[in-house]
Amino acid sequence: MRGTDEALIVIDVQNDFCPGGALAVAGGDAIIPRINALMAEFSCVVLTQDWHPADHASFAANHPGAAPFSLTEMPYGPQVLWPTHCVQSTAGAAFHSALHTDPAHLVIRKGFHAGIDSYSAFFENDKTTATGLHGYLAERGVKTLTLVGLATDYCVAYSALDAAKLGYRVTLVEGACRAIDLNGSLAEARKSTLAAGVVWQA
Ligand code: VGL
Ligand code: ZN
Repeated sequence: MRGTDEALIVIDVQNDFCPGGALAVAGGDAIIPRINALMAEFSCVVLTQDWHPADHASFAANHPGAAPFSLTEMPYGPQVLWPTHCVQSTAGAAFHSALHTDPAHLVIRKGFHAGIDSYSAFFENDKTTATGLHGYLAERGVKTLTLVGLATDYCVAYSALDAAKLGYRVTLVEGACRAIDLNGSLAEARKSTLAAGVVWQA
């Protein structure tokens, strides 16, 4: 068992990011047994859930003429336009049925503001709107984080980067994550998180 100052953060293991989903990540469901096993080691387990309204600005379908996976400019910077995914209350937004959700102490939802995407579990993509996760972990005395889930190069990496900036010791377990890898995003995510002090573990 890990110490009470450690938490496992399980990022977005939802149907839409698994094979058959709207924004399927190759092998997304293959990581679930390892994540379930890891949960038993931690006295603090947090799940995140991508949770968008249907009119979310990150959906290509809400930008007439825009193709999925193209880039647009938002007031807060560049934004990938995604296929419609993880719409609140739909089956695609539900956790994968193989994921153990009972061990979780907190489920943090993100991406529910129509105008701002939120890759990170800590801050939305404007880099200032907080999700509240940092306050929760701080109040529980958590200082060391292990990150797993989907997708390595988006929500996991952005969460790891913000966590490192907030002063947590951060390990990303690569074998318990899977990547989208869009235009070199995985290499870029590795580079930026390593530079911030995130440890990548196989
Ligand atoms: C994610 C793209 C859009 C993720 C969420 O969970 O990595 N990626 N929304
Ligand atoms: Zn999303």
